[in-house]
Amino acid sequence: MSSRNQQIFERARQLIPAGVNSPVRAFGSVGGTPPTIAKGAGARIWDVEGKEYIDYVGSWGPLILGHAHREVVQAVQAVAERGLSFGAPTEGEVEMAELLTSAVPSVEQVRLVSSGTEATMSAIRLARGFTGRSKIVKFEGCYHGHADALLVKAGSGALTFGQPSSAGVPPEVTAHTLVLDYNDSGMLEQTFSHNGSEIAAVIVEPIAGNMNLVKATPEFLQTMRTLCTRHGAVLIFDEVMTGFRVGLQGAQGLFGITPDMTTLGKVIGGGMPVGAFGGRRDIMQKIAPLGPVYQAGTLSGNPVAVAAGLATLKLVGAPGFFESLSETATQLVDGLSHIAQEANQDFSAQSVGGMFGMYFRAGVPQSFAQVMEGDGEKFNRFFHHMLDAGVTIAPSAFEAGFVSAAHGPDELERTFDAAREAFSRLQD
Ligand code: HOZ
Repeated sequence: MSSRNQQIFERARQLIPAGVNSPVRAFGSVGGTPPTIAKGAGARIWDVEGKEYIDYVGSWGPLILGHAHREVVQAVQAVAERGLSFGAPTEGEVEMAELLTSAVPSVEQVRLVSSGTEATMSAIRLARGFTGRSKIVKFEGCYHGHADALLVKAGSGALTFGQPSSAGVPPEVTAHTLVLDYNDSGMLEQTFSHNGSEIAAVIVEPIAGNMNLVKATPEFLQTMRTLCTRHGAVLIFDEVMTGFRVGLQGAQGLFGITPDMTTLGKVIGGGMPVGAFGGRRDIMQKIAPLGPVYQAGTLSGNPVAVAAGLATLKLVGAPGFFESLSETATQLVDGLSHIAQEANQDFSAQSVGGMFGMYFRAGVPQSFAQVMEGDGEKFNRFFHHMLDAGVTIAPSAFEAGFVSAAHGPDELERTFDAAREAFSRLQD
């Protein structure tokens, strides 16, 4: 007799490719059946069989306040009562723009879209239109959504399933995409010395979260800033994941390095579909209808989605919010590292703000190559032990993890109990 989770997933697989609407959710690399989620509250979610889990996926980052936060849900309900979409200006969008421009150092003007993919795709087009150049630079293992030009040696699901460059993208489209090694300043310098006058933009995750978590070195980002300025290229920080997640000013605030453009998503929608791209006023003024670079969207700035984002950002901006969130994430990674050490496992972990990485290798990785040295088989077994014990982490060794403000001592204790058991079983 199959379980209800299996029955629903089987129904899904008949009609939806691999049974999912986004690849990593299919459990393709870890194996097994993904639980079908029925509800969430705070740090916990429940599947359709009533099994409870402590959740470290948090919808892949947006749910920084936890699931179904009361004030966010109430804000959504109140706005929804007055209409779901108008395709016309609303005051919430202006409030969101005021909030983003005052919080994020690089953002003088901003436009809202409905996903991170749309944000990065639009930022690249704008950078090309602004500079009149075609080449873009990205880094192996960084994932910037699934726009054609950016699906080259990408991270996230593309990496998880061993297809970091996608079929269906004509070579002509990616011919202008130069892919370099993350944290390799020398390679970047060489590329600029050969192609500097043709490079429209450099796009980077300043803290990569789609090849597990890898921090850029300050020197790497500073080199990037200097070279872009010297050669007139647009520096784009993809902060879809790190924006309002590692700190109130994003990774750019932590590093003290200001890009020309920033892309945002996830937390700024509080669990609803919102993305944004913004930056220097002179660049943003090239967007239609002011300028020649076209970009549009029927649901862009959707009032219900914006209400969820605004309610979330107001709470995230409260004094002490990030100190407390960071403390929870630090306790989590320290606790896990300690338990792994007791079990003699090659394991390391680190966190930045409310984001963390776990690696089945000794020492935190600083490059894509080092991430690839992790023991994938051990990760898969650890993942399933934790899931059985009621703890969800991303079903891939190439994704970052997330804590929320709803994770507290209780959740951490239960996680440590599960991890003690999981690490000890890895010894078998
Ligand atoms: N690519 C995202 C994670 N880095 C989304 C995964 C999903 O929603 O399934």
